Amino acid sequence: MALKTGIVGLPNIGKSTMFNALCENAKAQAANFPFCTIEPNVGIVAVPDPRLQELSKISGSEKIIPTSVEFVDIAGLVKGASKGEGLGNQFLANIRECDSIVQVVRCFEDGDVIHVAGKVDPLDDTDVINFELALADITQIEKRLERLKKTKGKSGEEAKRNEVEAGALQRIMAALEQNKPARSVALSDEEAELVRGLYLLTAKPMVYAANVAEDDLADPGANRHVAALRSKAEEEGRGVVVVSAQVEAELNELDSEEAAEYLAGLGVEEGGLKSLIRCTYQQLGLLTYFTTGEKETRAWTIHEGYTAPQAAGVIHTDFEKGFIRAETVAYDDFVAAGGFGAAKEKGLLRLEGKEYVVKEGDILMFRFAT
Ligand SMILES: Nc1nc2c(ncn2[C@@H]2O[C@H](COP(=O)(O)OP(=O)(O)O)[C@@H](O)[C@H]2O)c(=O)[nH]1
Ligand SMILES: [Mg+2]
Repeated sequence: MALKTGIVGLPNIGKSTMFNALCENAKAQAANFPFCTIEPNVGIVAVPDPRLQELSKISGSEKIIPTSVEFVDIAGLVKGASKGEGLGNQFLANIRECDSIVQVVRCFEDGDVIHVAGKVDPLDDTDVINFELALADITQIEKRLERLKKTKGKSGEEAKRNEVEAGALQRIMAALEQNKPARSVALSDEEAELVRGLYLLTAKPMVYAANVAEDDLADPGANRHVAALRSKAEEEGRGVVVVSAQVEAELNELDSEEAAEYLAGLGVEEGGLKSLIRCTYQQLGLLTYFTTGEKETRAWTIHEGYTAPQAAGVIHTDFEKGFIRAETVAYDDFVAAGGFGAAKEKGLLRLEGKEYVVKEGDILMFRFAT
C-alpha cells in the first residue's frame, strides 16, 4: 500500500528543507529497512510508534520494522498554477497522485530568504494555495459535467448513474464556490464511488505544517503567524503541526547526544518532524496492527474496517486466500500480560474468524492453509 503525501506550498518556504530532513532522518534510523529517497523528490519515511519498542522488548525480537509513508516534494505552486502558470499543470498532476497533502506554511521571518509575495503572511499564503487547488477542481468538474450532459439522452443504468454523479458534482461545485473544499461535502457511498475517478485535490485530507524559526519552537503560540494559522485551521477543521525545518536539518548533522542537548537548549523534546509524520498517518484514516516474535516485531498498515483475512492479505496474498483463523490479543492486554503465553493463560488471547474486524493495535497471528 503506497500511501503518498504531497508536500505543497509557495516557493521558498522550506518544503525541500523539510523533505530532505525527513529523508535524512529516515536514513539515519534505517538499520533494517530500505527507507530512502527513491527518486530525488520521493522518499519513504518510517512512522514512529513507541509501541514497537515495547513489543520488541517483550518478544525479544531481533529487529523492528515500522510502517511507512511516502513523501513527495512537490515544486512550489504559484498564483495561476491552475491556469498553467509556472509549471502549474505538472504540479497539480503530482498532487493528484497523492493520498493526502501537507501544506507547508512559512511562519519564520528571514530577510535573507525572499518571500514570493514580499512578506510573511500565512493567511494570504494559504489562501493562494487553497484557491489554486479549488480552481483546479472547478475546472475538472466543469469538464466532467459537460461530458455528462452529452450523454443525457441515454436511458437505463448509465443514465441513472450519470444523474447521481452530476448531482454530487453540482453540490461539490457549490461548496468550492463558497471557498469550502470538496472534502466538506457529505456524499453517499454511491456518489463517492462515482466522483472518486476525478481525484479532486480538495477532497484529499490536508494538514498545515507551520515552519517556524528555532526560537519559536518552545512557545509557537507566541508567534502571531502561527496563532493566525491555527485559528484559520480550526475554522476549516484542519490540523496544524509546528515544525522547524531548519532545526530538523541541523539535528541530522548531530549525533544523538548533541541533538538532545541542542533541543534542550531550545526548550523542546523534538523538532516536530515526528508529530508531522504521525499526524500525516492519522489523517489518512489508517490503522496499525502488529505481528511480533523473536525474529521481528512489525507494524502493518490497514484501512479502517478491514477484516482479519484482508489484514492478512497485507502481509501476503496467500495469507488472505488460505485464511483459516487469527489468534489475536489487544496491545494493552499483551503488554500487561507480558507476552503470548501469559496472555493465553489469562484468557486474553482470542480466536477470531473471517468476519473479525481488526482493531487499532491488535496483535495478530494468522493460521492459513497453503
Ligand atoms: N531562517 C529560516 N530559513 C529557512 C527555514 N526553512 C527553510 N529556510 C531557507 O529558505 C530557503 C528556501 O528553502 P527551501 O526548502 O528550498 O524552500 P522550498 O522552495 O519551499 O522548497 C532556503 O535558503 C532555506 O535554507 C527556516 O525554518 N528558517
Ligand atoms: Mg523546493
